[in-house]
Amino acid sequence: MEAVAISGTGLYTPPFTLTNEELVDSFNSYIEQHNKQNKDNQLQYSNAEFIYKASGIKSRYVMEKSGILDINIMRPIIPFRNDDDQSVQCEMALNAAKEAFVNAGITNKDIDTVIVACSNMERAYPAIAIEIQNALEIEGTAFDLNVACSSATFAIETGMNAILAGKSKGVLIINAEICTAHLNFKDRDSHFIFGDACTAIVLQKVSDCKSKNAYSIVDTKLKTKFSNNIRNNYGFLNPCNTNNIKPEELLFKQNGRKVFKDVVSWVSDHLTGQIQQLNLNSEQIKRLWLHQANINMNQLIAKKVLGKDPSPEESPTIIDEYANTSSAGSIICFHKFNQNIKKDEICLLSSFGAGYSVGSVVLQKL
Ligand code: CO8
Repeated sequence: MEAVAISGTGLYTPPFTLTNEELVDSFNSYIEQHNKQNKDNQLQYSNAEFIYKASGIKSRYVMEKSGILDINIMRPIIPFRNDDDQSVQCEMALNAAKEAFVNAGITNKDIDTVIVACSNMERAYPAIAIEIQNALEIEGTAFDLNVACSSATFAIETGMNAILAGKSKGVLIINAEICTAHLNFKDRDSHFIFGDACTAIVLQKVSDCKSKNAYSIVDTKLKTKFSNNIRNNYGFLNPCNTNNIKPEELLFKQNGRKVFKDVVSWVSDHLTGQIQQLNLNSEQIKRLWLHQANINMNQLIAKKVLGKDPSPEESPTIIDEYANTSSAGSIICFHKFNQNIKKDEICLLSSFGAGYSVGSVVLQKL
């Protein structure tokens, strides 16, 4: 049977870096001001060393920095754009797509489906994907898809199925994540978690693939189960509510400890189950490109899947530099660390996130 390949990927890295130290300095200034003004509601200070130890994050890239660090704003300042101007996510996407096209050795004529797959779209409609389709002059169809941090792997299965069904010849997937805009920078437990980035993935039939660095998709496996442990209540009904909920209460929130506990067993069982179903063994898995949320979580998952402590080569990470970029994280990792795999070797790409959701893609180097 004809197989589908990831023939190229691209990455857009935002212009500003924001270190833990800068973030914590600003957060602690806000706490100092708050505590002076609220003697009976004292809040705790943040700590850069705690952040690195608990998560593996040292810094992140952001689309806008001054508003995040201004204690009277504590949000990225991203002005509303006119309808005739390119949207922010479209602009990020075009940069990533350009690199993915070069790496895949293709042009816009080789693509007829565009999927924007990410945690937050900057508007409801028209779909960001259709705007990107128009900007790249692609003939065909485009749509947006959201499965939070798992959006990329869910889009890979969707795109692969479209190609296998003969409905599409080439698929462009975009993961345009502006996570800093859904983050409550006044919340000590989570103010450090996210960064911004955009990735692009090209899918084609193996027989159409011209790239010298491509991976055939051997298998995909997706799963979801409902949980309230990670939530973002921001949505179009917010202005309709009369309950006096503060806007920041509607942003990202989580039970971090509970998530950590749930994710390690659920995701490692999912991945080991898939490996067994394919009659593979853990020694055959040469590399894991995992969702980049927490270094300690990833080390535990990788150890369970590979049956040994993973080397940095076997389970590479970008969380120290990029922080958690939601659906883009595992694709950044794939993009940066997929060059020295030998022909026919097997690797695994996986994302996991709110929902809960988990997606895994078994890949074989062509
Ligand atoms: N500075 C200093 N101290 C702090 C800070 C801070 N900023 N924040 C918390 N502390 C203190 C707390 O007060 C607490 O102190 P004490 O013990 O005295 O009460 C102590 O540190 C420990 O607090 P926590 O229990 O909140 O901290 P953790 O060690 O659990 O670390 C993490 C927090 C890093 C958020 C951790 O819980 C985590 O990574 N959890 C996993 C969830 C995750 O990665 N979320 C990221 C976003 S969601 C996502 O990407 C999807 C991930 C998985 C999906 C699941 C699918 C099944």
